[in-house]
Amino acid sequence: MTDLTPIIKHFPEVGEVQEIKALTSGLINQTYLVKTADEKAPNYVLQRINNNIFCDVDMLQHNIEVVTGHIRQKLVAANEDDIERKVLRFIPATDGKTYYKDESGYWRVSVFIPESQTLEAVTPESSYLAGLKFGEFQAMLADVPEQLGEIIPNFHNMEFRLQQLREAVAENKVGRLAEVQDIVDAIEKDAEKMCSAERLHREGKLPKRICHCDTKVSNMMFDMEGKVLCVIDLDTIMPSFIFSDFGDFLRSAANTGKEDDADLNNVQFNMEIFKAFAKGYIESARVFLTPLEIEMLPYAAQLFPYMQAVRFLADYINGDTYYQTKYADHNLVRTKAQYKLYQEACKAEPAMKEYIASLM
Ligand code: GN1
Ligand code: MG
Repeated sequence: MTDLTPIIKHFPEVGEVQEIKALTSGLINQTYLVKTADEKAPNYVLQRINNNIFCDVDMLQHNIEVVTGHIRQKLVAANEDDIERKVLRFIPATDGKTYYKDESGYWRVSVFIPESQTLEAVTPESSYLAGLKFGEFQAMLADVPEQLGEIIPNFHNMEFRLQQLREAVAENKVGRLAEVQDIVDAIEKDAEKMCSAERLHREGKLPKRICHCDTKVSNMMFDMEGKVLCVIDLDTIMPSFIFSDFGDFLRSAANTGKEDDADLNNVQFNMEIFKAFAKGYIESARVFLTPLEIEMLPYAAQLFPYMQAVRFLADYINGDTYYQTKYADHNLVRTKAQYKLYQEACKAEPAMKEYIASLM
């Protein structure tokens, strides 16, 4: 590993560094833990921002500063204790910006949250808490006084993701199309149905709100007793349908297998997790949700594995240029696992509808 201490020097708050080690999580940014020499001082998280994906780093960091500042203000106003563990804080570089740029890239530093953990799997109990927390997160951001930029334009736009897949298919850059034609056809069969959110938005029936847009289990910090502390990985915060946060959480949490499970028998839709998450989410979000948004929550649970299958497949056909892969057909394995999860979520639709109706 290259020596990263020279980078850290540009963030004076950190002080003397004892050790920097790589943390493995996320498919996009590179993340390191910075241990400081002073035992009483906090540790920090250093990240190199993937500037190919987040082209406008000023907008990115501005969005994050607005959101963390807004949440911090609310926590202070509510007289909460332990605020440093309940909202992320990005520290300024010498020039006052919350990032530093040199020829090696864009770097930022946030305070490491002590005595915290991330979970890769959830129980119904933690899923309920996560539902409450993400609902609360959206509710807290409902009155952000400025319009946030769409940091990745069309990020969760299903019509756009299908268009990208169609372009990949048309170009067939690396000759992988024949091998995946079946799955392309299966995806196309449901394309119209899965684009209903965009249609309803055009008809003025479905709003966009500030969402997290990457609500997986591993993007929440829990304390050692398993209570939710805060939401992390704030890069993708932007206006979106609330389905983004509801559906994407279930895409990882309600999958009984792995995101890239090679054994499709492992991939089932966990109804208990769905119920627990939906209960928590509706409890904290019903103050602002419209009847149509609530009615479409089962659609959201199907939309996200479907969209992720489309994204992984497009990347596979393009020759793996977006997601980091660990082996040659990793993106194809991911596609199949996500498509299987989509099919399972479709089967669960009647049960999901019945459960949501029972909550109302
Ligand atoms: C990416 O980097 P990570 O793992 O938080 C991606 C998400 C995908 C996810 C799939 C900016 O998130 O949208 O759902 O991989 N983030 C971006 O694992 O594209
Ligand atoms: Mg992420």
